[in-house]
Amino acid sequence: MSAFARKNDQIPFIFAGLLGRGYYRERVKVLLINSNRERMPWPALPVGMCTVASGLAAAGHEVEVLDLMFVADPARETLSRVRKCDPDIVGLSIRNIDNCNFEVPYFYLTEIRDQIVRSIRTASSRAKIVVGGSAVNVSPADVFSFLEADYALVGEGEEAMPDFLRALEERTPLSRVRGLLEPGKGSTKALPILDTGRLARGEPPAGRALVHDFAKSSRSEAWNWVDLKQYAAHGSPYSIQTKRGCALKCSYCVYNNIEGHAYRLRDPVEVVDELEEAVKGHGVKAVDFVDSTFNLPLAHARGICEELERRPLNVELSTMGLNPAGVTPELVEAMKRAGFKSVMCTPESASEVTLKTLRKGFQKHAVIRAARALREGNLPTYWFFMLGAPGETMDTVRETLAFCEEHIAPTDMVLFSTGIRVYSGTPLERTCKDMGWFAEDDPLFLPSWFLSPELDLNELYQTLMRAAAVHPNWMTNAETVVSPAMNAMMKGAFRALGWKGPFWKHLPRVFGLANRFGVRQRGLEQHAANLRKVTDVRHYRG
Ligand code: B12
Ligand code: SF4
Repeated sequence: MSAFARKNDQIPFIFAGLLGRGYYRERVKVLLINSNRERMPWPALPVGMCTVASGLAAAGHEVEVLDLMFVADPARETLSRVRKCDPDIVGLSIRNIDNCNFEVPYFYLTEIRDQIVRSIRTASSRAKIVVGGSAVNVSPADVFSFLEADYALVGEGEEAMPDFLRALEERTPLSRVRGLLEPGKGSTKALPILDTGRLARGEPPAGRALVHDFAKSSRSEAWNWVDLKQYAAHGSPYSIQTKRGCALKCSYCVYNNIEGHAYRLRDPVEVVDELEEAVKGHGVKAVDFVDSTFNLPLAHARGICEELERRPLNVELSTMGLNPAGVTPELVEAMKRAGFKSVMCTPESASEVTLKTLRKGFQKHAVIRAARALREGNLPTYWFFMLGAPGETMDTVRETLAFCEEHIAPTDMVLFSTGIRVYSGTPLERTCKDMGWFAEDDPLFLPSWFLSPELDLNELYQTLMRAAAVHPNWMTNAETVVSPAMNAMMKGAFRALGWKGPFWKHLPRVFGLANRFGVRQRGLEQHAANLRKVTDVRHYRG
């Protein structure tokens, strides 16, 4: 058993079953596997899988965890671990379907199926495979069938997984387990996706799984299951959610399908308690808040900041998903007092027209206000923009670039990505299909893209290349894809130079040098040449 396996043997399981139910329950042994091996921008701590592991342990199950993030040969490692553990159930956690990068696309599921799923089958003819994680939640039926698993659990797994095991042990109908998909049993008619008002086929007949009381069952206890120090050595912060859900309805966004519209908030005291345990008990030095939007609702974000200020932790705090609609000078000040050293902000556009078609729910003046607040508050920011939404033209693109020129400090990073990833169950899917952009039954889990027909891909990329040449802090999405060796070398060099914080903070300096010696232009030219060969934007898979 690895150092990161845990056994709950306080109450003998069979005995508990005999007592509680009056008949024998077989003991189900579970192996959870983290299949994610993506190291950009850094290896994401598998908090989802760890939360499921903690949920299973709390329910009295014997759980082991195999984290494939840093292993050299995932197929071999899976094979030997499944043989050794001999589990009844393998819970495979799948985070990313693809890298959401039109310029340098990568699809992860083939490798997961061929190397991991097939190794499990080779190692054990009796272990059943259940898949879960954000990839499954994005496109349940398609991802399930592509991976050739036995079951999928759609939604939040920390309570659904114990429910599923109980149903197996007690031989009660699996169709009643929330979130469960069995082969060929996904809904044939469109069913609701959580509380989003959205409908999709292939949903679990009993609906998606949600935890009963998120406020109370949200701790991942990741230190019990994975090697936090190894993650930290690769630049990964400790991840934590302060809430689930997002009430906004951006047209392309699939976060709602994963977390729902309704906010489920954690008590700030409980959030800081968890962080205190991570910092004081497990040596955590950097923390990332991984809410869909950290700063909405604003009052809750303020509450988190106040509690952090009251109980200083002396760690680097950051967050992705700062929504411009809620960025005020007061919030920036509160975040700084709380210990935030950097943030990621996601306006996606600074054009009035495009903000509207993306249904961002805020206007350009909110983006300007956010930029001023962050710049004047001197909070280093990584900005994200997506180019190519419905109605986007070169004029609206130039409007966004002009905003960046005027309002974003040259020391802050800006990422421009071309094309919008289209997901099933989103309003953008409907818009696209109504335009005839995809066939009605197109399986959108395979990387599928929208690019405004009013844009020419090459002209767009040439514009970004020219802009990058004079703005070392502006980056195209193609440049975010680097080999694991290059990634390690770059981060190692930053450490050796004593450059602290998230690696992106140092990119303006690196790109400045690369621009001066013409190295960057050569890389960008290569990406432009690849993009010139694109014949089918919608289904471009590299
Ligand atoms: C925060 C975040 C980031 C941060 C991560 C920061 C960090 N410190 O970890 C940043 C910005 C760096 C990032 C980067 C990327 N991200 Co991101 N990210 C997210 C986000 C918003 C939250 C993820 C999270 O931590 N959730 C909290 C945990 C608790 O939830 P969870 O993992 O889903 O786990 C629950 C369930 O899924 C389930 N579950 C999980 N495992 C298992 C296993 C079993 C057996 C079962 C039954 C259930 C189960 O139960 C868990 C508990 O309820 C999601 C969107 C979202 N709202 O989910 C996108 C998301 C996961 N990212 C996505 C992508 C694509 C990426 C990138 C590839 C983008 C890029 N090109 O850079 C990278 C990859 C990074 C990596 N190394 O893997 C996609 C994945 C879908 C897809 N198209 O493939 C998502 C869904 C966003 C999107 N575009 O739609 N991301
Ligand atoms: S604010 Fe962010 S998480 Fe919420 S719907 Fe819009 S893009 Fe999605």
